[in-house]
Amino acid sequence: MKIVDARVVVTCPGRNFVTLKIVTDEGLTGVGDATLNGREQAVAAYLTEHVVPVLIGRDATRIEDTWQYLYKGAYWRRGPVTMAAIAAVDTALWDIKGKQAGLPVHQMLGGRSREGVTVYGHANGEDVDGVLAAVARHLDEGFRAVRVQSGIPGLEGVYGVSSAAIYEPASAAVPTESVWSTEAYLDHIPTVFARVREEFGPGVKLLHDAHHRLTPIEAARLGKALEPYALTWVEDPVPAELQEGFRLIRQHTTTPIAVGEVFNTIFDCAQLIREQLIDYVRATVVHAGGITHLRRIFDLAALHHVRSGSHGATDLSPVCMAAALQLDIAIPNFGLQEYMPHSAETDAVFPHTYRYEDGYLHPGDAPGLGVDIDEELAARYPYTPAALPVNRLQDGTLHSW
Ligand code: CS2
Ligand code: MG
Repeated sequence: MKIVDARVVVTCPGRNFVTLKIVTDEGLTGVGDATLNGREQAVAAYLTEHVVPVLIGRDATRIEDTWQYLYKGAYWRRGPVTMAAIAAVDTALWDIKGKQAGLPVHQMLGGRSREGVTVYGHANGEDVDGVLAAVARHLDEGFRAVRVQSGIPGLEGVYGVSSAAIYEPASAAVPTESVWSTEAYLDHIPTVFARVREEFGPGVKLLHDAHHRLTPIEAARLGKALEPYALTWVEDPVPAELQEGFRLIRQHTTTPIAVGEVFNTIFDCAQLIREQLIDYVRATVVHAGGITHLRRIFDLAALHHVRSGSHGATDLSPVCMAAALQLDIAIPNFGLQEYMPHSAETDAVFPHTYRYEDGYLHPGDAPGLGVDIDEELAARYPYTPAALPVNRLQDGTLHSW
């Protein structure tokens, strides 16, 4: 079965998405997400200029060989742009493979290991009362796990806090700027979780995202302060380029750690996993080289008591979510799947079979991934430049956002 066409579709139904659609000479098609928030056009160009030309004529059934061809053949390995492009090709080829076999992709990954994929939602509020109301809403909707983000007294525009129905941080062509105080954050967050636990008791899984903003010793302090509230995880406590830096956090606290939404290959997390410096790895299909590579990461994680916790923000398209669920339902060491529902506009551009019910996402049993792109509708939403914010300390020092 030969690849005869590959189209890069950039569309903006409320936010930008990049999708690769591969067409074969047998009429089968497959889709892959290539969205890299704030750098969408870089991936679109990488695909258009350097990938699509070498795909035409290739055997669509050779998923692994194509992965290796695009990874080793580029000479310049790794990186978010390259790996998102490879991910899109890989995901589309798995979609085609499933359609050719007449099977959902999870049936080719070993079949179901669970009845549904447990997801967590985002509860946030400017103040504790707002947080409590948001947590209550999520519990009413059936969520078993809830990420809690709160405003910080004295700070404005804190990460993860928004009254918008769909939270989208990439909101302007030029990065907006926010101001941060680690001291104010470390003082306030434990009081938020004390109130949430007091209100909702021990049953609900609570998570929190520190969004790369602490040093290891600050993260150790936060982890210790949160131990009484038994969080499922604190996410991205520190920037993860220095993997051994997590040893310092581990020495001080039992609060579990989740890291990895910005990882793009297994090499970004191999030491973290081998040394059990983390408890959940959050790498995703779109950013970590597709189903083929993400499965390798999860298999390494399974050897070291590390579970999956894939990223699932709205800047990952329904194509990525559909692919993620194929892995989530099948792997033995599934942990949690992040789930931020997309807008109705986005869902219309990306018709899919996955559905939410009672705290779970269910991938469905359609052959392939169970998702597609409506190219005609997509064309009505032209690309709109949008960059992620930057963050500064109160003295103006540039800090992780
Ligand atoms: C966040 C993301 O969902 C999360 O855990 O870290 O929303 C992240 O801020 C965005 O994906 C960045 O584009
Ligand atoms: Mg995060």
